[in-house]
Amino acid sequence: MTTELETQIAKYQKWRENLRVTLEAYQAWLEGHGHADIQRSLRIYDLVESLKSDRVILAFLGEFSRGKTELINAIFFSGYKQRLLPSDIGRTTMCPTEIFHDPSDEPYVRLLPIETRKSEESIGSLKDKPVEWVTIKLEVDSQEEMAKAMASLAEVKVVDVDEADKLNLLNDSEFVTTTVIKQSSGKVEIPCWRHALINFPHPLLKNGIVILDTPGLNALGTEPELTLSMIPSAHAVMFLLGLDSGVTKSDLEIWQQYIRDSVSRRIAVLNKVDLAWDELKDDAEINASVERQLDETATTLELSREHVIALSAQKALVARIRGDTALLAKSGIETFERMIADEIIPAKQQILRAAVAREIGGMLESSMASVRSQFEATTNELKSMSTLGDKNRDLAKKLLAKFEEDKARYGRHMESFNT
Ligand SMILES: Nc1nc2c(ncn2[C@@H]2O[C@H](COP(=O)(O)OP(=O)(O)OP(=O)(O)O)[C@@H](O)[C@H]2O)c(=O)[nH]1
Ligand SMILES: [Mg+2]
Repeated sequence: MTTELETQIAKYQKWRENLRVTLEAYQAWLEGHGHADIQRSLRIYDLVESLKSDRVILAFLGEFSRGKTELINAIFFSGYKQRLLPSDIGRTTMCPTEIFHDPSDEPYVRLLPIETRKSEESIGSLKDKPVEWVTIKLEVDSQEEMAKAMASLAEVKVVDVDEADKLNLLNDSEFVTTTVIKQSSGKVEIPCWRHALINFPHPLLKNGIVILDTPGLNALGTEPELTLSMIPSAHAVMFLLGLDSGVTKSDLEIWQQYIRDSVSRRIAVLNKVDLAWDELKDDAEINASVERQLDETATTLELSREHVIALSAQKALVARIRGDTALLAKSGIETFERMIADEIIPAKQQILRAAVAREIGGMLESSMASVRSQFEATTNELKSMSTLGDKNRDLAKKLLAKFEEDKARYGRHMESFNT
């Protein structure tokens, strides 16, 4: 079943592809008519490349166990008829995970060992060094193999406190220990992986969506690259909260520290709305208490009310796996997907359109002016030739034929230029 989000993203991808083809046609026109120069060609080349690699990054943030991964499973992976990415009570996702599609490579899960934290190298530069990563090939047709590979995202190991310290995973303050889960007698539990990349051929990902799943607060602080570069470059952040717990102190800390001032498009999701489906209450009572929670959340986060929505990721996943349309509608996930489709995608399109106009708007104007002036010059010559009259009828005839041809050619140029 194709969701509205998938349709909208496919439309956006088509628009972007048309834009790229048009730019290439313009470049060919410039070359064919002697208007191309290195600077112009480079600008068009850069623009075409940026259109090819354009991505819409959606980041999922929030304290642990709010249901970030469950929501991703419900939106993207329900086709697998099971919970694909590990989602469980307590801390589950142990490292930031980027999910995307790269058609030039086979599907994979690529994991960066936590030990790479000892070197100065950034995750960004390590992405260019596949040898530093552990790669697991994804058997996309096997549910079992897929789930096994994805389970790595939750892997942890026990190390000496010294080792954790060397990896810079111990924080000065007891209360904000980073990714470490304290254990007794000088041992601590740490994540096995520092970062994960999943290359997966899903329709939404194929059309340029990139998902960033993150672990809860304690892990957010450990990787400055995540907070300084990856989150701010996201086109939208989905901030997950639990309907039962509302906005807790640590939720608020994440919001204030990493989201509020870093990203302009933010949606707060009050997940686990199914916990409010109390059989001893009627629908009106349930709706009223959910509404109250939504209002309070909007006020606390200083977010407009329409950007706070309640849903149940778990029920949405179950509904999609079982094909239960009534439960799917009740889960509220479709409202959320519609919001991404109606707001975030058009906003991204607007940014891209403005960037293209800024880059080559002037160039197009000058091409247009030059075609126009050439056309005018030819028309004027044609006029003066026709006034020569009988005296040079033969010559005039020949020239006239030539100018008619020139005129037709410019007409054709105009046509291909307009295309
Ligand atoms: N009742 C209910 N439980 C949910 C819902 N969404 C998620 N859960 C459960 O909450 C637990 C945590 O979900 P996760 O998706 O692992 O949460 P997370 O935010 O990814 O947590 P970390 O990976 O630890 O940061 C799991 O047991 C889910 O099944 C929901 O809508 N309703
Ligand atoms: Mg998770």
